[in-house]
Amino acid sequence: ADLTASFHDHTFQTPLMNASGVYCYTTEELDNLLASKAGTLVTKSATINYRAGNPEPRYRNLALGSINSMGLPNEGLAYYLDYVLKKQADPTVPTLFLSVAGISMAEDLDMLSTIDQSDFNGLTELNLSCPNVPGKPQVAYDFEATEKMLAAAFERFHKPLGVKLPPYFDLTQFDIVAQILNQYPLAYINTINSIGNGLYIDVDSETVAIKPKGGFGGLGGAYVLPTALANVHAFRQRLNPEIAIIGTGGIENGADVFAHLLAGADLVQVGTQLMKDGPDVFTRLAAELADIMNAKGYHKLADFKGKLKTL
Ligand code: RRO
Repeated sequence: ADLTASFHDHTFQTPLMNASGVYCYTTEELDNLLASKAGTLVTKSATINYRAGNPEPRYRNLALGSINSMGLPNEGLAYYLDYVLKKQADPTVPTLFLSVAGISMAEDLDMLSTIDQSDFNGLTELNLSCPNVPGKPQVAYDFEATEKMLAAAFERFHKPLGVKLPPYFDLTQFDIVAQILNQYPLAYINTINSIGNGLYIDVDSETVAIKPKGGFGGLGGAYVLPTALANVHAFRQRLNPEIAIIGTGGIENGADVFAHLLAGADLVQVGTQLMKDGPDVFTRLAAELADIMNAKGYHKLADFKGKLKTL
């Protein structure tokens, strides 16, 4: 089977990539992703300056997924912008994604201006859904703030822009958010970020799993797959066709990739399973996806992408 994925005018060898925050903090990790079967990569969400993030332990693998409250640790925008600018000079490197997550709207706009004025020719992702900065709400749960943010962003930003969204849970939320997003020339949405503020409890020790925020943290992995698929599909049903969708959440195997694509995702991202397995996970996922396609007689992603059946 041919796993080539199209995304606007970009082509990737596979529809697979890392989820921002996982295995994308350092140039070494990013280089390892480029050497893997991932079709492209996204950098760790950046702030203007270096951030140490929350106290450790701040990430735990769990039997059914993961919980994290990293708190936006990152090397600062210049580090990631330097990396993608260097790589875009290499014709063997695919188009890359650069993620930003300011602590305030002003910081987001400042970073978008910096990127706009740079030579970066890849895709920029504005993370509106970090659940883990103590005292800071997830922007995209505040619809008025989201609309203001997008209006201000598109006033100064003239390159392809996507937004990373938190999971929504009510169909009226999808209606409202899609109506806002459809007013702007977004390149794509990425859905979902982790399900914010879950609480894992270890009954033997009677304790939580991570240190920040008294144990509350974003859930990933198998816990979130049905929520992720619902968000991909609900947005595919509501967004302008020009807005692409990256499906993120709960991918453990090739069938999960297939399900995301069937629900309407154009690309998929892997977080928790990448954390568990490292970049070799993409070799397995690509092989498993190809096996499923071959068994079904599908030759290319377009043969089934977005073609979910209802009863
Ligand atoms: O760094 C984090 O704690 C973090 C971020 Br910015 C995010 O968007 N999603 C997440 O689960 N963790």
